[in-house]
Amino acid sequence: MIDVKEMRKHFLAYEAHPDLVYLDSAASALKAKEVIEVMDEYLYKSGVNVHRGVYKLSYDATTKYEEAREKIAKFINANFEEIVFTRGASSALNLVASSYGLSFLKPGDEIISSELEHHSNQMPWLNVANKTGATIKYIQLNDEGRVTIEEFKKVLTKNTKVVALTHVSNVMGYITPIKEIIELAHEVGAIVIVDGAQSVPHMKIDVKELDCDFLAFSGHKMVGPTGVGVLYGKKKLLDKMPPIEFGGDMAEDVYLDHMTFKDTPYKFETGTPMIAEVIGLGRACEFLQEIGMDEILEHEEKLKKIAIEELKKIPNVEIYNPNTDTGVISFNIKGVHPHDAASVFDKNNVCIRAGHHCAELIIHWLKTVGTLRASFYIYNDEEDVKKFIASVKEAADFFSMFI
Ligand code: 7TS
Repeated sequence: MIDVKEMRKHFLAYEAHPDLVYLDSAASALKAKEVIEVMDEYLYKSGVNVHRGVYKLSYDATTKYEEAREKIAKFINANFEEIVFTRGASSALNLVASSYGLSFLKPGDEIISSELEHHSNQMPWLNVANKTGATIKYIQLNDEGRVTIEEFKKVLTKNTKVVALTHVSNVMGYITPIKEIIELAHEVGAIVIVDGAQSVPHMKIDVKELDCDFLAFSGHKMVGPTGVGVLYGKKKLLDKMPPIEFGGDMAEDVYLDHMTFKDTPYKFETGTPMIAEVIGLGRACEFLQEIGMDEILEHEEKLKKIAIEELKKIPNVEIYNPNTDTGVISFNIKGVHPHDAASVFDKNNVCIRAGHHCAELIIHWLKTVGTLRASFYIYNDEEDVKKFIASVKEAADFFSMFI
């Protein structure tokens, strides 16, 4: 069981803001002290570049940077050379689409997407479809707004080449039945890109067991820094993909009329990388592993259950995902724009998100303009839920005068 009082000692944001009720971890998690410490150590005591210096300080920085790759690989049970560092999940997803998608797809090929996708996992594929003449097809969501195997089978054909789906929806909190989808997609020879931005921080992910072809995630949603993310890819696929950025560090040999590149993963990492951030993300993975991914999921499950039960009792509250599988709850005060309602939460230091969450397709599907979204993580407790519910009641009461 997570001891939240102890846990908060690792998150100095609580020291700086004692009244903080932070329920926006689906946007960005708070940063663990341990992560900041390893970044500080590199920045204060070193700060030199990696992969190029012929002096001890640079060798040491390279070792720390590559050790972080090892830790991150271990965290998702990948091999070292299958971890490509990117700026975040968005860049990772764009990398696959721009490299694999634009290089290998052609007219007649099909891409499967869904209305649950974050813009970062739908727009790059829409772009690929527009540029290559491939067709993008969407899985019909069920009445609850979930991707189901039954509906997935209806769009899967022998022409399917790419399936790009989120593992956990950032608006609905649903877990996609991704393992079965991967098995079915592989039967027709398609590859599967899993957007793990909302799953990797919260549950145990084993890429070998899932057998996904690609997995993308961000450091800043898993107590790590902003500006760093990961594209996991099977080596045989990364090997055949062309780089999309050219220049420093990724080149092997350069001539006037031809050039060669380093091997995977380095051919995708152009220029000086985000060294401190990668080192920080390595420590973040250890930090989460020390807590235990099952513990994290269980903790969020407990808080979510209480929150949903309490929300259901408040008149004029519409919950869009009462059966959410994770700590993500989307709701609205009936008749009130989410941005208006958000002001009440802000006044009470309750940080939630309001809007379309960069996932407009599901917002359209819900026939609304946006939602209020609360999301739980390792540093939240039942007291946070109480304060959250009190703010929902206050907002519902206050706006009832106007509707
Ligand atoms: N995919 C999903 C499912 C996400 O939730 C997000 C970010 C991304 C991709 C993109 O990640 P980034 O790190 O590159 O920005 N989602 C959110 C959110 O729900 N609120 O703010 C960012």
